[in-house]
Amino acid sequence: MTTPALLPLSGRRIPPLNLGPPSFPHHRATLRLSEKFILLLILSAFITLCFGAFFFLPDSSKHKRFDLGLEDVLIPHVDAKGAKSSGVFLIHGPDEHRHREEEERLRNKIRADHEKALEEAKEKLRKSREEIRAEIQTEKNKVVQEMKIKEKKPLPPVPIPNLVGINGGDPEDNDIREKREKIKEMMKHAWDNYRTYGWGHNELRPIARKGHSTNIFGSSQMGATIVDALDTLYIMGLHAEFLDGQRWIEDNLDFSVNSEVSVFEVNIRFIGGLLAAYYLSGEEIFKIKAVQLAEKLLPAFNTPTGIPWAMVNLKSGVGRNWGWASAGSSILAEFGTLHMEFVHLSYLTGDLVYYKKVMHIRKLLQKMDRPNGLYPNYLNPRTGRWGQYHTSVGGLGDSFYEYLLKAWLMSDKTDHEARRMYDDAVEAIEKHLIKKSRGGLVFIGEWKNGHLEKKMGHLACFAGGMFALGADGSRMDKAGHYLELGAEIARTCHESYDRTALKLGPESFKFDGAVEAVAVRQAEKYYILRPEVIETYWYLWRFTHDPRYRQWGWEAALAIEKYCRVSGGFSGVKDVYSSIPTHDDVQQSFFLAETLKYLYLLFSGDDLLPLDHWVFNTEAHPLPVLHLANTTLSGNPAVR
Ligand code: DMJ
Repeated sequence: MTTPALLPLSGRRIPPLNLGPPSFPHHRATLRLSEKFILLLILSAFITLCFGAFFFLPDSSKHKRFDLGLEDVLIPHVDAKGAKSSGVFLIHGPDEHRHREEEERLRNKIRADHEKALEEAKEKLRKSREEIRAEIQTEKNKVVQEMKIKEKKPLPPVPIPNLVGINGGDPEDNDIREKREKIKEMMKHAWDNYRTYGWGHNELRPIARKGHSTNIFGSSQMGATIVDALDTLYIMGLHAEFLDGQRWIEDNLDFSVNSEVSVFEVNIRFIGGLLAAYYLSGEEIFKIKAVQLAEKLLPAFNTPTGIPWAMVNLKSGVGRNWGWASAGSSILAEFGTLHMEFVHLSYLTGDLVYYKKVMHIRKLLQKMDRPNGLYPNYLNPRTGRWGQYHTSVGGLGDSFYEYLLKAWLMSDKTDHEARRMYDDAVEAIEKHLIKKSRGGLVFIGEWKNGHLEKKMGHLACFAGGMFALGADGSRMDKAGHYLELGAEIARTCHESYDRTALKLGPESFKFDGAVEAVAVRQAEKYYILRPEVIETYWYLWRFTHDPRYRQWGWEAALAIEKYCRVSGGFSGVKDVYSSIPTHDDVQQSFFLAETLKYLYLLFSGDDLLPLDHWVFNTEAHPLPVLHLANTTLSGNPAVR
């Protein structure tokens, strides 16, 4: 059956447009279209009428302009006597003629515009569906192109800090060199398998040989492993792999996604990873991506107190907190672990917004009462009050303390406020949380509801390195004491590894009567390729050069190789006390970012990333010390 064609005013045939579902009868679509067309004409006539009326009616809108006090700027209406009309629109003599001419000109313009719009509408209706689609696609491509050009626009140049020791560290000793090579081979194995089976996904399932993700990364594939691993690849000299990762980031890493991510995790892994990759390689793209992502995180700070939400939707900017957190609270270790990256963002962009956000958090924390001088892990971002009184140097608290110390180090030791807060916090921790077991092991417990729980998490083992790093510059010259404390924590954490069947540490271990440094509950016996114990060995190695730390690190590397390595990568294990490992089938991104990096550094010379020039963020991404001597960040000439 042929479809009757419409014969519009212009006399040209308009092919019927069928935009309804496929089963929709064709002639009904045509009929709808003609109705639309008539409506369009009526609408156009109505608009013309309105415009006309607008210019013929007494000019009430101009009264509004006087009300705004802008009359002198907009139209200087002066009456015949030269007095200001104070709101009355008076027209006389030659002025009247000029106004009539002006109105006529405007009327003609409106008529011409209207006819042009009508012609364009008719033209559109003449086009086939395919032609319209093609036009839309062309428009879309244009917008994407424009966005890409905008994305590549370089940020204002700033003086790059002195980047010392981004290469090298070759050990003189053969045995050490071989060990270092072995760690590099492990990195290759982890990366290559991710490249083959998980490319672009956040993480890898090395046994199922496919991509993996968790809710911290949201619902989209953001290549977390690529971003997290970049600087490790760089310092190991795996340049082809680094370039491969860089290309993926250039072409695929997009933050305009409808995805709800953890502000903390995305900051430490993505922003930290991108900034470190930028400083090491000098490639502008990493800086640009870091800033794009940071902008997406900013809406998380829109809370009544300025304490950010734990999660934010990258597209809508809507934030919220974890359902499990005490009374809708934000988490100390999350909102307290943004400082390093945000200060660098302000430094690199010249935009103080990032610096202000984190300084606001610090100021707010300073003003608050602290039970026993301890910081509880939960803080409500609506009320600004603490949630449950639970204090921990492990999960939920850990990196907050770490970032106080590192803010001071990163500022070239000029941020005295941060150092003071760190010293106060460590004194309270020592007084209330650090104990010695009957067997002589020093451990860090957790403060819960008014009593000390004699349990230490694997995460808290990082504190051995932190105490050693903070020894220099401590109050009353207690450097020796803090170095010793760091060494004691390292020994305890080593024991937690040594007392298992696999020589890998459990997630959490107890000090209860006869039980020392051993996990009791089944749910705490797993090892997920975490770095904290090896991190502490590395810091202590750098400060003491005691060979035991290299030896302990090597034991851990061998255990990982033996029990966690599978043909498709590396996997965590579910029970470190069982001699036959059951794998959890996850290769965590921090295994490449941290565990393997700290092992590699442990078997490298101290000239690779020296600690007086670099400060490692909590995900082991090295950021250079900013030598802003005798000035605040806002006084920095790099900040405009
Ligand atoms: C890492 O993502 C970071 O080290 C973080 O601070 C806490 N833990 C994991 C690794 O265990």
